Amino acid sequence: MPDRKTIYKPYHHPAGGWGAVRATAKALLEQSVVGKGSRALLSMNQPGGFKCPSCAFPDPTHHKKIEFCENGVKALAVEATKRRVTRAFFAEHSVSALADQSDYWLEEQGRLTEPMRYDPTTDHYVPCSWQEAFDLIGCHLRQLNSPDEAEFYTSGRTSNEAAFLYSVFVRSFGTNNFPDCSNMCHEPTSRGLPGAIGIGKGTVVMDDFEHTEAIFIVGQNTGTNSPRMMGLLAHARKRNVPIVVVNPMPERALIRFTEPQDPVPMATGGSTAIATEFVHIRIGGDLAFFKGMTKALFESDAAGKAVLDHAFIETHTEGFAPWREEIMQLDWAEIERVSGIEKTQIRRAAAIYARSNATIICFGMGITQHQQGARMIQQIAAFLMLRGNFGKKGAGIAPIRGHSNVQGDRTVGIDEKPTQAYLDRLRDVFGFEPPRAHGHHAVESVEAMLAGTAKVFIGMGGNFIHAIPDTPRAYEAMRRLNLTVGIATKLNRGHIVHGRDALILPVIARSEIDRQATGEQFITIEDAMSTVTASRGVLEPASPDLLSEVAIVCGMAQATLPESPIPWALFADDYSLIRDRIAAVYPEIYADFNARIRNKQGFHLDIPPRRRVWKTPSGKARFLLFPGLAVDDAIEDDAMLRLSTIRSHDQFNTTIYSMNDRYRGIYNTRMVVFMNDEDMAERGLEQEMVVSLETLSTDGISRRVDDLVAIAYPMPRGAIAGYYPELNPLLPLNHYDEISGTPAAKSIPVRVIPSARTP
Ligand SMILES: Nc1nc2c(c(=O)[nH]1)N[C@H]1C(S)=C(S)[C@@H](COP(=O)(O)OP(=O)(O)OC[C@H]3O[C@@H](n4cnc5c(=O)[nH]c(N)nc54)[C@H](O)[C@@H]3O)O[C@H]1N2
Ligand SMILES: Nc1nc2c(c(=O)[nH]1)N[C@H]1C(S)=C(S)[C@@H](COP(=O)(O)OP(=O)(O)OC[C@H]3O[C@@H](n4cnc5c(=O)[nH]c(N)nc54)[C@H](O)[C@@H]3O)O[C@H]1N2
Ligand SMILES: [Mo]
Repeated sequence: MPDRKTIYKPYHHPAGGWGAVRATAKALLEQSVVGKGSRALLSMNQPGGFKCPSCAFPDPTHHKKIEFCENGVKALAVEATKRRVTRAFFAEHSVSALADQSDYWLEEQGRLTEPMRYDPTTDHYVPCSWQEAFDLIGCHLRQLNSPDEAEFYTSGRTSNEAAFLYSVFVRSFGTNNFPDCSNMCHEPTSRGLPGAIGIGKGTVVMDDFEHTEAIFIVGQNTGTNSPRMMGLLAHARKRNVPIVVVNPMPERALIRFTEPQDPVPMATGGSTAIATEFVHIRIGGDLAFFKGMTKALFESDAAGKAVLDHAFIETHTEGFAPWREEIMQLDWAEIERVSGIEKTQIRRAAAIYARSNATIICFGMGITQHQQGARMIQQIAAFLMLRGNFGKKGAGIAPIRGHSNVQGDRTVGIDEKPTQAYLDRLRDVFGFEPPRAHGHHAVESVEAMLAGTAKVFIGMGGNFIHAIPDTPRAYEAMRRLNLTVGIATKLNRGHIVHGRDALILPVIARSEIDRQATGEQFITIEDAMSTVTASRGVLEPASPDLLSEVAIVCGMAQATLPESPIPWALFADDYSLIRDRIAAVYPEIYADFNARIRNKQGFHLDIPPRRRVWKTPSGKARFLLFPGLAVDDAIEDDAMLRLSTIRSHDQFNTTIYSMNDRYRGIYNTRMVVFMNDEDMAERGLEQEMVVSLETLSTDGISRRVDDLVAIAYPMPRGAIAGYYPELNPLLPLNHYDEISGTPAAKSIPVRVIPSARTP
């Protein structure tokens, strides 16, 4: 174990293995919940138990006795922690004093225990009753000149039941302002894919991994962010399935991995090489790489080789000819320059694709968080169409979602651009006329706050203020509001940087028992492969004064809309009544919801491309033109580097578990910049020198973060990386994907400034 002063010590072991087992035990020990945590773990991701609150990766179809990963345990441990934030805590610490503490410290204080209201006369949060809290919200919302002056945020841990009711409440109040975490995450998937294949979701299910003949993993750090997928990959490798990894960072688990739940390699020290082809892509070089592979396929096709599925292209698609023409006229030298990958390797990867009769392409934030993320995803879909990789066992597109229910929240109505057809059904089922105009996504909501046209912010989970770009401006935006509400399990920055009035409303967590008037309730979630399953908590709630998210939505609705004919109180008493309404609003996918959810494995929501049905205007899958090779704007500046803001192994989004990032060899700090050694030498930098980063902004605002330690790391030239959320002050609010509004957090143009300080 590196000592307290170590900053960088490369990790040479396979990922997973005993390192993961030790980290698992440590996570439980640190929160003093070994007994309680271990008991709860036996119920995690098991039929009848609760769903892991960490990522959205599905459960396997065949259950093992234990079904969790190192990072799932960390997520559970921080939720099940013994530590509590009580009224005594708030009496002791003023809000100004709390503002001086780190995010890590704030969350480390433990679970919130009762509703609190900000008192400006003393600068302390003071206890208030739930009714007072709801009345304050109702009073503020009713006072607005227009319902569009309120912003209703959702983070992706919220259940289907709570999210659906929240969307009904907010629309009956009168706005479509639904900024949500998806707007910063897989929104390019949700908005880009429909144009290509008619639906904004993945087309793969777990079973496809058993039948696939090639897997591509593009811009996703599987070993850290969806560790339960690693077992599938190791298994595929044992079947000799080639895996192509496309990433500017050689992420440890994608190079070599030991399955911690497999006794044989654990005992023998064995491990599996995961990537058979590691494509060391430049940041934003993916479009050039995919077009290069496509060009290679077209060249083989022209030479008479059977590499394309012409029958599929003919029957199921449109737009092929102009699309092909655009790629054929691209210059190989340009493709190599923009991707940073040599033609020989591009051809090798294309050959792997051409040999495979069933290919899966998985992708994550390395693809979505660019200025043309949505259009890039359309090109991935097009690439898959070339060999008919839709509606075929073992094949398809697999966006690896983030939060455990982020996909479900969108399905049940968290959508700032709802379709008219959905709004009609909502009207018919609930008997009110919903607002028709589009609402704000995440970035637009901050713009509205800054412009003074938004006055209330309600956060259903999450930590919006540190998830969104331009941290100082986000602070300014929040401080201008009349009311901010944080519905949360833990204290975070959003509670400390607040509006004139502010509330902290503590909720029952996923792993906890949810008791209501008609008995214990379960909730449902939809995983990244569109399977809906039930989740039932097993632990006693952290405090008797917590409410469920559903109960809080009903409380807010009753206080805001006293004349509402919607039976809010009944919904809070019995969640199956909510599921009946979900079934009524979404009959095609959710018919008989309450009956079907009794199946322990849950049920799969229909994904038409799996049947080769394309819900596009023409009824065909579409090759969409995206000319050129760039997914981000070119910037004329010789000193420019592209900064990718990423997660460490010891964090869940803005929740930091520790200052270490084991697989990347970082210890005791998160203030680092990973750099190519030649880029460092060019700037006169040596290992562990202190630097500042400054954004090459186009809007005249200066953005800078100091006191970062430069680490020479295997990065491609011109590409650097550092941690989110610490580097969010560098990300301009207006630097986002054109189609979806998702901030381009993986490609921030910056320059590095050496500092005189030593670490
Ligand atoms: N333990 C844990 N699990 C999580 C989360 C967590 O914070 N902790 N967060 C959850 C959430 S909300 C999400 S969205 C997912 C996020 O999971 P990921 O999608 O893995 O997100 P990131 O860690 O941001 O990193 C993405 C990867 O993209 C690579 N990358 C950066 N730029 C580029 C590029 O231009 N091209 C390519 N090809 N690759 C690039 C980076 O090197 C990194 O390996 O994980 C979810 N699961
Ligand atoms: N620069 C940069 N910015 C990014 C990203 C990036 O890669 N780079 N990634 C983006 C992505 S992919 C995402 S998804 C967003 C994440 O944005 P968010 O979803 O807003 O952030 P989280 O950190 O997941 O939220 C953590 C908080 O959720 C609360 N919480 C935890 N569990 C529960 C629960 O069960 N119920 C309720 N009500 N609250 C709960 C806790 O109080 C905790 O403090 O950040 C985005 N921002
Ligand atoms: Mo995410």
